[in-house]
Amino acid sequence: MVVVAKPAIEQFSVMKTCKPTTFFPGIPIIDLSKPDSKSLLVKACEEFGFFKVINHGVPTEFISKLETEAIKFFSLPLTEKEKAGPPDPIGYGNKSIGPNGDVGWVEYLLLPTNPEFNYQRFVSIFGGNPERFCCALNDYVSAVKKMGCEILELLADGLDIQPRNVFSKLLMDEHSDSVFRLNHYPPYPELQDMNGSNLIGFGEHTDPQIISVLRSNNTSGLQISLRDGNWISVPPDQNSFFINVGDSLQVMTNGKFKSVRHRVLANSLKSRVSMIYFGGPPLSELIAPLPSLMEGEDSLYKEFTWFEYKKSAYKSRLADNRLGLFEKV
Ligand code: GA4
Repeated sequence: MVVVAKPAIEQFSVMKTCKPTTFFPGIPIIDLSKPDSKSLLVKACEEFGFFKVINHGVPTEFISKLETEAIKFFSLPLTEKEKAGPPDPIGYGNKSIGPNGDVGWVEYLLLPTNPEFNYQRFVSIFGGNPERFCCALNDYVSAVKKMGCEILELLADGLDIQPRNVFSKLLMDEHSDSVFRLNHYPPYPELQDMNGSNLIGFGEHTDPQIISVLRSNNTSGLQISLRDGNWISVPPDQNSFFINVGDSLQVMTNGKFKSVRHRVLANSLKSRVSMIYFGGPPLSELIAPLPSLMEGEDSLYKEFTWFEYKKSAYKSRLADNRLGLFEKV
């Protein structure tokens, strides 16, 4: 008999929550088909740095195909999945997040978003035929990127800035440094006997990029931090997308939009599968407040390129305030 050792739970962050998790009803829901969406989008980015979008135009078929491929991948034996690792930063990772000692109850695949990417390292995993996975990935990424760009253009309109592609052109650029992430949070049944304790799936952090587009299955776990520091649980919705403002958009709007701190808690009974597109600028792009948004204000940030920010991010721990290093004192 082969006994597979379960890692000691002490390795992971267990949190005692005083309140039972209740879902927060106040998350902005933006209907992209409505003409008033641009002002609601601006308000949501100012108040929460987070919102949900409906009538998003991403075909359901693209979502379910990629989800099926993701589940197929995560169901493979660990030794097979590890052939696609370690995440350096692209590749398969298991429980360890980033290069600086962060851990979580999660396994994941980090992938580039350019369709020309060479999937050679994944070939053996997909029985020598990675085409199905790649097609599903490319269809999905193109559709969420399009939707992300539409949101960024509506935001530019809502802020009265021109041209309306000031943000979206960075994602559309052929050198855009965007990434894609598939996460699998396995259930942790022992949590049921740990009265009120929670296990961290993915620790609190903000996303460094411009915008993140997240879709998950119907399993709860995502929490966001409100301006007052309180954590609230986001009701899952597999038919909608959740959008995070990233640190770069916070800087480009000189702090008008706030990047949202978020985290994921493991579920005791159900697997959570999420797929996230992180829309980033080209490495050489200067990240600085747009002059038209400053109106005589000074920039709150020192000037830096996305390359410099990313380099600094990879030296940080997940929960660090990465923008702190770039704030003017
Ligand atoms: C957070 C957002 C994205 O998932 C990510 C993460 C990256 C990683 O997992 O490799 C980082 C993290 C994220 C921020 C700080 C660094 C880098 C782990 C970490 C400790 C892919 C990204 O771009 O930044």
